Amino acid sequence: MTVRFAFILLLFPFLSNCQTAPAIQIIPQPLRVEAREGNFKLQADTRIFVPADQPDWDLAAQYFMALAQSSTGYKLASQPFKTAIREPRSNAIYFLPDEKIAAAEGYTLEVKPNAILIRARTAAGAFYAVQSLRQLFPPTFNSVQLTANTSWTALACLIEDAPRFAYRGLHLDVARHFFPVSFVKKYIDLLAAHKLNTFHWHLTDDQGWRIEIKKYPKLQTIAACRKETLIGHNSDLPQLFDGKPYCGYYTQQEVKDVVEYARRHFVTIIPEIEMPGHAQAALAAYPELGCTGGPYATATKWGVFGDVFCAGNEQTFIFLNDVLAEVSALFPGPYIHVGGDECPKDSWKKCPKCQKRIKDEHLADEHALQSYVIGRAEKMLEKHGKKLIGWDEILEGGLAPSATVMSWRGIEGGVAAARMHHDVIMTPTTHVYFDYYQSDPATEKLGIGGFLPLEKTYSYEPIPDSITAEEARYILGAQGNLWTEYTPNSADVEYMVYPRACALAEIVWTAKEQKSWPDFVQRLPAHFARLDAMGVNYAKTFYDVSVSFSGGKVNLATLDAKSKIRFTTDGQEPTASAELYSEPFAIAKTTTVKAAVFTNNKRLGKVVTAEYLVHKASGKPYTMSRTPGRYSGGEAYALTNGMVGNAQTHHINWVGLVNNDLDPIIDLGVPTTFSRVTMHYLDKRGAWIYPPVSMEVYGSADGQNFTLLAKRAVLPQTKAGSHAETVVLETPNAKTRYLKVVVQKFGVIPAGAPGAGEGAWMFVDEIIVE
Ligand code: TNX
Repeated sequence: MTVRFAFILLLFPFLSNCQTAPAIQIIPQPLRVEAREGNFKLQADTRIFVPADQPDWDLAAQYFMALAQSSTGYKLASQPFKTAIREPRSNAIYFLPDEKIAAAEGYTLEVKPNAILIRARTAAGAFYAVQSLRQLFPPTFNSVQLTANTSWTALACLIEDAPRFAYRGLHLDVARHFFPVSFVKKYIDLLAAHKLNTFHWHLTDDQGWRIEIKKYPKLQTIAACRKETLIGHNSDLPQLFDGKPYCGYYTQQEVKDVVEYARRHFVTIIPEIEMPGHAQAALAAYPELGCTGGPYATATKWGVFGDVFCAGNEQTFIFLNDVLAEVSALFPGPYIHVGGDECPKDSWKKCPKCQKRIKDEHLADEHALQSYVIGRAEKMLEKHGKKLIGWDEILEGGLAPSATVMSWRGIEGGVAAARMHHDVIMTPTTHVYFDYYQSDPATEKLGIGGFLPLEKTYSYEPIPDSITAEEARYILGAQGNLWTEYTPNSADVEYMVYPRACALAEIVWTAKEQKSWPDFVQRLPAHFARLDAMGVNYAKTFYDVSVSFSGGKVNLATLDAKSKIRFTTDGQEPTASAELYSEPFAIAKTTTVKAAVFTNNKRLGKVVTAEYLVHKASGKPYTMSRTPGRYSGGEAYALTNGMVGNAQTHHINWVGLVNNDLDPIIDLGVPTTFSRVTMHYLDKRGAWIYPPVSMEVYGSADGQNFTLLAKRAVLPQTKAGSHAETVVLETPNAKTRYLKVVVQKFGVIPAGAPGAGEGAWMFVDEIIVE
């Protein structure tokens, strides 16, 4: 260990503990922060010194001056200097190139009462110093509006900083919903403010082609439009549509404008052109590029579609090459993303041209044919001076020689690629899919599903345990993705991305030793004040109360240590005068708890409502012949934990099994009298979740020999969309210690329904014994 590094390790806990108010609270947490005495006061005549003849450095300085002007109104002027600075003038900010700074994007920021010194090896480093500096001023310094009567002081300190990963990305899908250039710029500005350096622009998909390609005008007139858009969730049955045409694309002029904007923010753009799947919009415009010749229509709902680019048709490759040529010319960055994900192979199996291609090229199967397409795209890109990135499916039929892999279906693709010495970007659904719910779906707008609270995102470590240090060098970094099926406008995009992108920033920027969830949580409220000033519609779920129920007690918790939780148990909305929560409290009967977080009598988050069922099996352990995997309901005994799920998501509270009956044997502890057993199940056939066929209840004194107490067939309800249903079995005056409930699976999904031919899932949330 170098002396300097040991010093940092020793100093860090000390520094973070002794921070006095107002503390230095920067996101992402820098490598080293040393608070000093006093502060620097920015004034209308503060001078900015920039190195002469270094336009990139000027960008970093200009960025700071523009920021200062919009909030303080000061029109600061920069002046070039040529020679080394011996003694800084007072009331000045210096941008100082410094070869001694080791990391390319690293910097030191020294704030003294008389001057601010920014040192970096590159202009990018200086830009990141500015991003830290803005966080040392009052939050309103970040405002796009003028704030009067403020003393613009920055806390004196010495910050030494450098990123952990070279690739720090954020993605935006503009195909499912389209966002104007003004918002794309705001998105880039915000990601740069969090020291992220790559914007992955998902420009084409089944539901829309969003980039002008001069050679193919029908991409603009046909592929950029869809006839209408699905209302509600893709898995709702029947599917309903809004009947309104939806169109949008960026002209090449607009793309150039965005590219230039990104350059000024030290952000590289990776454009994504999807192939061979997710191509339905392109096929709608040019049906001759599909296996059947069409007609095709731009998709109006979400999902994976079977109509993909024909891999047997040479015209497909002419089209792709032309498109990649225009795209490569527009984007100066080294990479072009070619998708490669979710390409069903059925149309290729039926297509004589594709089958001929497989034969002629001696390919093993359709997966190898997909690799053939990606391999040809790689060669085209090489000619245009670009490197290829693809989603992890590009591994399936053999990896193109110099492809970089984006691992999204977990980390396995990334691990496999790193082992093959290919560059990897980690972007697993489990931690960085910002389209997943960040709070209880019952209180959120409709989303795609999943459950990914801030803490889970924060916990992500991009280097898997299973690879060697040598292989780890191929993990370039990580990226958060925002797919926009369910985020139709920019306010919703901001809501889904922030503050989870703040957590992402610490994943990719902050040194592993410095990353700390408790510390992040205490820095976040100060950062929220900055996001407020920037006009960001970030999610306030940080202030939601999390509720749990164990050992007969209700436990309420909040991430924000400074605020208070108030609650009611009588169904009323909690107000600033509602009962203050201090410790877990017992409930003796079924109770509805409503709770919210308050600071200075003001409610900060949502009101959380939770019903806890108290019954004869609540809190009792059980065994099952089959343990649920992914859908465990969150707890070992989720079927008796007193909590029911809601129909909006099967990810919380629901216990799910596929191809299996659910058969808990509940130990009631002592022989217990009861006369009714109730079960809740989920009916969400669009998501392959079916009602069970029957329910049986058995009793036993020894847990071995069971006698049937009651049995009935389940009568499925015909209702639109996702719904939860109740089945009641009467067991008059039954008395037993062990209770076995058998819920019989549906079986195979019938023809014509989503998932036809597959085994149906069964989801149950609670077995209620009364
Ligand atoms: C999978 S991630 C997709 C996208 C969807 C997303 C929704 C990836 C490479 N493909 O097409 O929008 O899931 O979470």
